Amino acid sequence: MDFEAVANYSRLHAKPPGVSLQYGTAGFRTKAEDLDHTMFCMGLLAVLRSKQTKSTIGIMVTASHNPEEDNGVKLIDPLGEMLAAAWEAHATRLANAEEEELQAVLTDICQKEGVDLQHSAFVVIGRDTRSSSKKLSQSVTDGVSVLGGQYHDYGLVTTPQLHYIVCCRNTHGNYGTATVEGYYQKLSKAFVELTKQATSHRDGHMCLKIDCANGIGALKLKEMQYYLPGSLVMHIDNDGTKGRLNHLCGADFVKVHQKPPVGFEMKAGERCCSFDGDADRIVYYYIDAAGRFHLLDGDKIATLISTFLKELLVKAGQTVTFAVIQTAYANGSSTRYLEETMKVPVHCGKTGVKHLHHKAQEFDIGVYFEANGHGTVLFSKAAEEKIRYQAKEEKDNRKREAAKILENTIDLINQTVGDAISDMLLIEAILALKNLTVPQWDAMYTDLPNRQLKVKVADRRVIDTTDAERRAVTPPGLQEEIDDLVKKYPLARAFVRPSGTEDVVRVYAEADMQEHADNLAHEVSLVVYHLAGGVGEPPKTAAS
Ligand code: G16
Repeated sequence: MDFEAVANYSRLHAKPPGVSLQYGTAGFRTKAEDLDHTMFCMGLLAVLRSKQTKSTIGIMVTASHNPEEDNGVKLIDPLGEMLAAAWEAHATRLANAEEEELQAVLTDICQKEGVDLQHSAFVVIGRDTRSSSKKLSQSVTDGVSVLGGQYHDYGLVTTPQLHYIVCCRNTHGNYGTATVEGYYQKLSKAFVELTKQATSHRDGHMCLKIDCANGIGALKLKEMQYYLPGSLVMHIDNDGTKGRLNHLCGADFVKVHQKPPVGFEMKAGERCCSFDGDADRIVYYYIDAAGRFHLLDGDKIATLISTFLKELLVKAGQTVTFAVIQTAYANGSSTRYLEETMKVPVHCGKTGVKHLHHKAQEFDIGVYFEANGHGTVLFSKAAEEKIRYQAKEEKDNRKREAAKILENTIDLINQTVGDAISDMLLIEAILALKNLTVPQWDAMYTDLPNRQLKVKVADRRVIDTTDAERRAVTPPGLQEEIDDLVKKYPLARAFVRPSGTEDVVRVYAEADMQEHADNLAHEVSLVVYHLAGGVGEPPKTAAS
C-alpha cells in the first residue's frame, strides 16, 4: 500500500472538522457538502473488501428517500447484498479517522480481515440524479485508484440495478448480463413470459400511473419502455423535469403522509404507484368513487406476492419452507392475516433490508418487505433448481404450467435487494394473472389506522432498543411511559427508534381508529421529546 499517496490524496479530500458519521441503516447519509472525505474513504475500503473477497464490490452514491441536499454512500457485497456487518464497523472507523490515523486504520483492517494486498481489486460505481452525486462519485474513484484498484463507473443507475450488476459480475453472468441493458432484457423477458397466460391485460387493464419522486426511476423506466410489451401502459409522472427530488412526492411521502403526491392527478379506481428517489421502494394506491385514498404498502405487497406464490406451490405440488419477514412497522392486521388466514410463518426483524435479507435466507422461499415498500423475495438454490427442473421435465401439464410461472417469477424478481421496477412488474403480472383489481387486492385485509412521526433530539443515540426495535431500553422510564399510553386505546401498539438515515427519532403508533392512532403517536412523541433530549418546539399533533 502506498501510504504516501493515500496521505496526499486524503489531503485533497480533507475530513471536515467536527463531523462524525456512522454507517447506518443503508450506509452513510448526511448533508452532501460534508461527504467528500467519506466518499474517498469508501473508495479505499471497497478496494480492501474486493481484495479480501476476491470479487467485484459495488459503491452506490445515493441518499435514496432523503431530500436533495443530502447524499450518501453504501457498499455492495459480492452477491449484490448489503455490506457485511463487520465491515460496517470498519467503514465507520475509516471515515472518522483523522489524517494521521488513516495508515494505522487501513493496516488494522487488512490484518483483522486477512486482506491479501497482492490480489487485484475491482469496484463498480453508480449514482443517483442528485446534483451533488457526480462530484462525490469522483471522490470515490480517487479512493479506488490511489490503492491501485480498477473500476467501472456505470454512471446514473437505480440502486437495485447496481446490486444486480455486482451479482452478475461475481456469478460470471449466471444471474444475468452485467449491464443495464442486461437488466432490462432479463426482467422484460420474464414479464412477457409471465403475462402471456393473463387474460385481463388484453382488455387494457395493465395501465399504471407512476410517481417517480423526480428521481432516477423515471429515467430508467423510460429506457426500459422499449423492452416492455405495449400492453403495459405506463404514465410516468414526477420525472424530474419540473419538481424537486422526493419533495412532496415519492414512496416515503405517500406512505408517511398517507396521501397522494402533491399535484398528482388521479381518477377514481386508477392504479397508481410511487417509487422513491433511487427506485428501491414502491407503494401502490388509488382513490375510490367517494374520493377516499387507499394505500397498498409493503405489507399489502408482501401479502399479494405470498398468496400468489403459495397458490402456485400448491398447484405444482412443491413442498418447500416458506416465510414472510417483516419489521416492527408492519401493520398488525397484515401480520394477523398472514399468520391466521394464510397460515404463513411470520418473523420480525430490525429495520433495514440487510436484517430482513439474512433472515429470509433461512427459508426455501423468504418474502421480506418493510411497510415502507422496500423488499423482495429470496429463493434458495435448492428450491430454484427444483422449480426449474419441474418446469422442464414435469409430465403433469397442470403442475408443469405452475412450475413455469414460478420459474418466470424467479427471473422477474431482483433477488439481490428490494427493487421498485422489478416489484412493480411482478405486481402488475400477478394482478393480470389473477385478474384482480387494486380494490380487490386491497380488500384482502383492512389496515389498522396508524401514524408515523419524527422527533428531533440532541443525540438520537440516547435511545437504545431491543426485541426487533419494539421496546426501548434507554433512556430510563421511556418504555414504561409508552406502555401506559398504549393501554389507553383499543388494539394499540407503539414504538420508537432512532433513524439510521436521518437525524431524527421515529415514532410509530397504531390503534382501532385514526384519531386514536394520531393521539397515541403525538403523546409518545411528547414523551420522547421530554425524556430523550428533544430540541426545538415540542412535537405538534399529526393533524396540525
Ligand atoms: C433505507 C433502508 C430501509 C429503511 C429506510 C429507513 O431505505 O434501506 O431498509 O427502512 O432506510 O430507515 P431508518 O428508519 O433507519 O431511517 P432507503 O430507501 O432510504 O435506502
